[in-house]
Amino acid sequence: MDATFDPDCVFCKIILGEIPSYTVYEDDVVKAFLDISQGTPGHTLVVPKTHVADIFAYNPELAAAVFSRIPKIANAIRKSNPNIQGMNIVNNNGAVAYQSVFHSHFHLVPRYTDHDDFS
Ligand code: DGP
Repeated sequence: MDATFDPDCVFCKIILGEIPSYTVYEDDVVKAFLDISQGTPGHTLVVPKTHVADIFAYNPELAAAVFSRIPKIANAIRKSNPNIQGMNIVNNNGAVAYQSVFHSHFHLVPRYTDHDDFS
């Protein structure tokens, strides 16, 4: 899958290795890395490798390719810690919807029974 990059985009810089990140998973379509502000331990962002601003800019093929990776990554995160009992998957689109990085991404936020005092 051919990727396009925005030289001013922080997630494109992470994909290109110009900004360091902790990689959770990577293939030709997506990169998954730890969110810099861990909502809960293991909070991971899944981003398409091609620059796409938000859900409104996806074509069906890219959507299918990106979404198809999420269950595998979610399961890998869950298996990494027996205290993970669930997971929120969040996708913000537009500043009014609290999107702050305009390279589409999915938050995978593990939820814990033993220390789930995060809101
Ligand atoms: P959102 O508000 O949905 O656009 O979430 C953007 C997330 O991106 C936010 O939780 C913090 C994260 N983030 C921003 N800059 C960086 C960065 O340079 N590295 C990493 N790992 N995460 C970042």
